[in-house]
Amino acid sequence: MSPLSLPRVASLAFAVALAVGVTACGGTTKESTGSSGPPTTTAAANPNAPLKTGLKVAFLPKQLNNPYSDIEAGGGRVAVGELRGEFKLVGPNDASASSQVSYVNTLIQQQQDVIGIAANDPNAVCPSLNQARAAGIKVVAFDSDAAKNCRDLFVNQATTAGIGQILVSMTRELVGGSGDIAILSATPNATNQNSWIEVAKAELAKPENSGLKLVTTVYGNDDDQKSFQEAQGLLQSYPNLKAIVAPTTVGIAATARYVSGSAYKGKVVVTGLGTPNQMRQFVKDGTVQRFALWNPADIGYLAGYASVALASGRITGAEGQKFAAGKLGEYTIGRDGEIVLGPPTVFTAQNIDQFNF
Ligand code: RAM
Repeated sequence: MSPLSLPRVASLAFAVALAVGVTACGGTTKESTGSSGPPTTTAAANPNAPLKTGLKVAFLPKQLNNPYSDIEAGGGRVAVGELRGEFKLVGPNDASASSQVSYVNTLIQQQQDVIGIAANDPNAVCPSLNQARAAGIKVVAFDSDAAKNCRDLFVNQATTAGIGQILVSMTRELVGGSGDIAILSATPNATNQNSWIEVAKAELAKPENSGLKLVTTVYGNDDDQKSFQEAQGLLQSYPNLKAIVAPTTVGIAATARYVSGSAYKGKVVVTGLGTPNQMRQFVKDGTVQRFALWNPADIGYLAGYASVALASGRITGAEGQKFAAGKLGEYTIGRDGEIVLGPPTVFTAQNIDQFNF
């Protein structure tokens, strides 16, 4: 087993968390290629260092016009507020690979203490992030990792293996064991979706999934309209398709909207990762039976606490270091500077009304 241990997450949202067989997996991202810069620090931490107040913590999500990102950033704002820092939210309107670079450069000029980033591409932001680090700014990736050599920490929503596995197990159960399936992802460069898809493909190669055939992977770019059109295109191109699996909140909501208004409703399975508030109507109208997610606010909150602990010198990013994350309790840094929020939750018609995010 990997040294990563699942933290005990006390939030109510996880009270009904499905105990998936999460195999911890320290290396969650592809190795960086061609990005140079300071390596992840292993310097000694001072667990008793006082937490600094007045720290400038800026969050740069994948994109701003995504309800998921807004909830995530809201959690960061609460955490930084609890720790008496100055929270700032900036970001592009599209999730393309290079869209975040100019924002990082501006944050460097503004002398932020910490940049929290959900990277649209693991490498495109690397030179800028390493300039930030050279200027003494700490970099905390959350939700979607940057290459390991250009950030200090990565706050992962669940283990990468756990998410990849749950995507496949939900699909297998919902299609009754066999059939053609397609993946409708976010952007082609997204670190998080690509690592989940990699695990899902490995799962599909296992004997218990031999009845499932992945016919294609398409990209809606975390753009609602593009995702909607991709869903429509999939169903036209693959008449035998049994399921669309969208490991993105934008993609699953757009797919469900298309399917709910089409003749495919109730015939083609729609599953993946979505927010309960965006998916509720499609669960109620029978388009969607089951999907998964974590509480995005908790990722932002955990990233906020990690940011302040890092900038205060309580942690440096080395494996085994611990820090307190307010209402979420204590967390331990795993391999490669990774912190795992907790297991994903599966939402169904039975439990969806217990959630409001
Ligand atoms: C979208 C984004 C985000 C991802 C969720 C599941 O909102 O791609 O990065 O974590 O879906």
